[in-house]
Amino acid sequence: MLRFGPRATAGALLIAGALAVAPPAGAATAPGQVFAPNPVADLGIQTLTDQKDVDYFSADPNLRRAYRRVTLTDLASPAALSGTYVAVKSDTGPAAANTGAGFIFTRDQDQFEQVMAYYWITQAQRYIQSLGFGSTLPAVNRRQVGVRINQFGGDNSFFRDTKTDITLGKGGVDDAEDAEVIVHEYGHSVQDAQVASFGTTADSGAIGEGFSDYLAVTVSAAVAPTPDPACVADWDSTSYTSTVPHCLRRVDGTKHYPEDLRSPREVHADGEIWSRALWDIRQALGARLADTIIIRAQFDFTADTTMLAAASDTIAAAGVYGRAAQKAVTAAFAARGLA
Ligand SMILES: [Ca+2]
Ligand SMILES: [Ca+2]
Ligand SMILES: [Ca+2]
Ligand SMILES: [Zn+2]
Repeated sequence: MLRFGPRATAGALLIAGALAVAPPAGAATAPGQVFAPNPVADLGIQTLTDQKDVDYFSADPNLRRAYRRVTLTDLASPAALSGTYVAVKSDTGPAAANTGAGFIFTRDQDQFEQVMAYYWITQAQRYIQSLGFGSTLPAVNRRQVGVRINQFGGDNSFFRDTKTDITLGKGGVDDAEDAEVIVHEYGHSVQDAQVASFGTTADSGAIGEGFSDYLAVTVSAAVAPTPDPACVADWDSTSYTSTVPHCLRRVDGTKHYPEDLRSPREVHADGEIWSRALWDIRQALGARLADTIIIRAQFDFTADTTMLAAASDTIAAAGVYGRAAQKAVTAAFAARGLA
């Protein structure tokens, strides 16, 4: 069942969505420097490696282009990385402070990852709002999320629903040097905000991973398009993949339900079934309508939903946007064995 708004039309939502991002009164801005989404995808150089976090980019006129100047928005004040949607609580290195010229750091400085986390989570939330969530549709995760950049042994990042914050690790390439790792973790935060404690089973966990990969791709493509958008975490994955292109995972794989489920079940691997369905919806309907349907449907998921039930909920949500949209969403799930 849809939880809200059966009378909304696609046209009305899209028009309203284009006007939806209005920063709260008093929100400050400051210049920042980031990767967008990451140097491998941005520069199209698959041979880049971490080199122990050294800044070998700045001295190279070609690699230097990976540092992008942006405006950090929604800050509580221009002095620190705390704002409407993110509060950076770094456990590694000094907290980033505005140098006077803004938050301009390079990858060898711990503050660079803090700026990345602030910028990309804010961009992800603004993208979601641009679809109408928080104006014509209920808000989705429109709150301040805490982010920790943490020096611990493993190469991993995670979202803790009990603390409603995100931790980004520093194994291999620092996780927060890749926007798609940051937005993947934010994807878990989004789903937890929509359905408390989402992802308690093998199927729902796989949906969580598949959606988070998909959100990383669609936000990355909206903010900083690259030639191979289906590749997730092109830069972070240079630390642990040998095949080219380097991708943590892709959202355009061919896995089919149920025979391609991993045995024993593994949420990230099985999530590739779900992310491919979402990718196909995007290919058929365009990013903005697809993402509106995909995110809207998640309000109807239960914490322990199955892929079949969640596909059914998403097909129902698409019905609000007309028969053609519903047909495309049905086809995307049918191609995966989920409808
Ligand atoms: Ca770094
Ligand atoms: Ca890493
Ligand atoms: Ca990518
Ligand atoms: Zn995940």
